[in-house]
Amino acid sequence: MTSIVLVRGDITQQHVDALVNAANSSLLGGGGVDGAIHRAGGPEILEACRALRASHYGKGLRTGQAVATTAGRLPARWVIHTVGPRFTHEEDRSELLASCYRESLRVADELGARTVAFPAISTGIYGWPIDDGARIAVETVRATPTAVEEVRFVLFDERAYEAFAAQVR
Ligand code: AR6
Repeated sequence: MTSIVLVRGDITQQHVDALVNAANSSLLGGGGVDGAIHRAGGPEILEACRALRASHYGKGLRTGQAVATTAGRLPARWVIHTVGPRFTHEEDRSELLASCYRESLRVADELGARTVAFPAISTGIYGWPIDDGARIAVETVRATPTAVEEVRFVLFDERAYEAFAAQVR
């Protein structure tokens, strides 16, 4: 049974086996969680991302997919990079957002990670409404078979924390 834990804070401070990065397809960094992870983890993460782009991910990482690198100087062993969908009213991209959580857990299982920290993927720069983003995150983790023992959602602000708390109550 996977336990779901909610923490209000900064994902880069979490002592876990793996933490998930809300990246973009380029894998070469950005703002939000992505920027914070690269800043705190140091240049090793970017080097590993560049190596991925030079090998299997020449065109970048597709939305809904996930791939792991070193966590550099972070207090974790791995960073699992995933690319959330941008929110739009024109099209329902919920399945792609669910895929980010599923694929990240699949990669975590491949690595043998037992504790995994997630941010609220797509709910920042990519504009996903936080209540719906929280619902998809919690429902998907609950429905995904995995050997991960603890999924820790790390929520940056009170609003996001409350949205997740409403889902796990
Ligand atoms: N720890 C935990 N959560 C955080 C942190 C942090 N240090 N910083 C922000 N958040 P975002 P996205 C929250 O924008 O929407 C980047 O440029 C934030 O409040 O990081 O998936 C990438 O390169 C929000 O709730 O990711 C992409 O281009 C959540 O994390 C794009 O942003 C996600 O916000 C991805 O956008």
